[in-house]
Amino acid sequence: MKKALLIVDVQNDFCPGGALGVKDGDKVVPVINSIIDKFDFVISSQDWHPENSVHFQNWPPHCVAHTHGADLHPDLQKEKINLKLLKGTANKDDGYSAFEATNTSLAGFLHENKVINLYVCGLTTDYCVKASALDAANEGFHTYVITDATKPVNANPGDDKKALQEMYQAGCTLLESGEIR
Ligand code: VGL
Ligand code: ZN
Repeated sequence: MKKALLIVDVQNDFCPGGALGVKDGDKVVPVINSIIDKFDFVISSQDWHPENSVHFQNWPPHCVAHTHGADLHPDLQKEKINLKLLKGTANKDDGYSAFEATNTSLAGFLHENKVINLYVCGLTTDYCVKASALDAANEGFHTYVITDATKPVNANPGDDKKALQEMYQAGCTLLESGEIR
């Protein structure tokens, strides 16, 4: 039973000082680095928006393709990443889920490599982590959400709790990084 780590959108723009910086967004980086060697495969996703995305009607412009803001956080152990996904690349939709990546198929990669267990972490709990974990569970993967390795936008207080509840109800297992063997 192969297992993979999906690191969602740990990008400069979602970290403090970024265009859509979330509180303590950068704090997930050491947690992720501490578990990164425990997986058969490590996959990252990046929000990779065109400048004229309709997504920017709902959000301040962020993670525009090929900008510094769209780069992965500098302290993330990028050399451990086996597959890099780009998503939100169309100008007509949000593309919250890593399963909507357009450069390659996440589901295809996981099936080809016989990955059953998918561990999801990163930014943000209430948007792209949630969307990715829900898609994973619906695709039939055993889906784990690493609760101390994700941070929310929390546009409304409690959005993170709601998101975790939604993932749990969809069949995801919630666990902490220290519980991963
Ligand atoms: C995200 C808001 C807008 C995320 C992306 O990565 O969770 N959130 N775009
Ligand atoms: Zn976005």
